[in-house]
Amino acid sequence: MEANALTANAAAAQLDVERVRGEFPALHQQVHGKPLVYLDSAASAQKPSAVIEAVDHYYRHDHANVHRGVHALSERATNAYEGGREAARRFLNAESVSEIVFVRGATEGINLVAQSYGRPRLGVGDEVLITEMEHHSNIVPWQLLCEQTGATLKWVPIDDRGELLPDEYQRLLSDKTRIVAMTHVSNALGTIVPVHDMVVQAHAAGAVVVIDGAQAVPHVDVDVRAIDADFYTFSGHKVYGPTGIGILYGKHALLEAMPPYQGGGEMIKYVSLERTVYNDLPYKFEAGTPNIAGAVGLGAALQYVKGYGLDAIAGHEHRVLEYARQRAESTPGMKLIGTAAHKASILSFEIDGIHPHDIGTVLDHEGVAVRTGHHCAMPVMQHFGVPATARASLAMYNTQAEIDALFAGIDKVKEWFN
Ligand code: 7TS
Repeated sequence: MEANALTANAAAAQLDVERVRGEFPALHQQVHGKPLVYLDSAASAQKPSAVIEAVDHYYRHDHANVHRGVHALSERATNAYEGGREAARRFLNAESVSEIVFVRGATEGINLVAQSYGRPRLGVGDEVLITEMEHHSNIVPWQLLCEQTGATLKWVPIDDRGELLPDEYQRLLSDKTRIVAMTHVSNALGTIVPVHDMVVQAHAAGAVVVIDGAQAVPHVDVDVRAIDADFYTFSGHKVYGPTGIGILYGKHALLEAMPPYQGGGEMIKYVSLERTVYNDLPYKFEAGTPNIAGAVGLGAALQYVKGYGLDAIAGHEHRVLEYARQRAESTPGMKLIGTAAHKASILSFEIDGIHPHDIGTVLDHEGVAVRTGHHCAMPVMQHFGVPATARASLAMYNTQAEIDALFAGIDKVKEWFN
């Protein structure tokens, strides 16, 4: 099998993983009397002290509502909140903070684009193109949009390694395609999608592209301008930030032309009982009191990740994933689901004759946290003809020794059930 591809910088970069581990308090605990081995970061990553302390400091000293008061605390809260936005702008290399909308997470980012960009524009005869390996949050909003507008949903199939079929993509793109929505990294398979090439093709067909970066931003250096993404969204909690906060990036001209997603305070300039003048970007899309502490924590998380650098993080994770893949291949009865040439973070697997939930339960007793189920990607499970998989997912704090613990746990699973 081809090795997972990496940039030369990532391959060369080193990460001081023991230092990183020291910065994540939750990693240092026992579960069922065994040291915790946390291999479920694709569902949600643990938090470094830098994030916990930023949120703590904000609530202890600076909390007030934002953008409204002239008093000192409100000004500090506003600065802290807008600091999070600037951190996200830098993290994605967006041109302007006006293109950075705070949302609850990737799910809300995608729904916002579907309803605010798609709903007024699409109709019968138009098509939305997704892929077979999307998370449900990048399927259902488009099904809803198609029901509402009469547009048709199409999808690009995957092969048995979990890679998109490029010829099928080219064939499915046409002047009917108005929106292409795709993941950057698959949460069920780990496949890294060549988003830039696919954006170029989509643009040539006249479509706008929405990229679900939920599984990409912790592992891949994302530059929305280099990708030329029209919209890019991610959740804070998977990139070491708090839950309930995420980012929707959108090109200024597109966001400018879209109606608000929700109405309320903050998103207006002027309201009379007859009419409303909406606020400037990005506030037009941020109705109501926002998740201020979340934005503060997300800013701290993005700075934390940038501090180590995506090259060093990706290089380290790649080495651990590669080690895990090799161990899996030499483990009798173990089958990997998702063997794309370019992968990040994810080791989805089955063990002959053993239900994934039983694997997860025995591993938990060994202190090893993995996720079992359909991973909110039921079409992927349908493709591979399985109801569920067990999934170990890596973050910057995982080590080769933890992969050894995973495989020692898998030996226990086999002892139990064989
Ligand atoms: N897109 C992808 C690719 C995801 O993996 C997830 C969550 C989402 C979107 C939704 O993110 P949310 O923060 O808005 O909920 N994925 C997973 C997972 O793999 N296990 O639990 C959640």
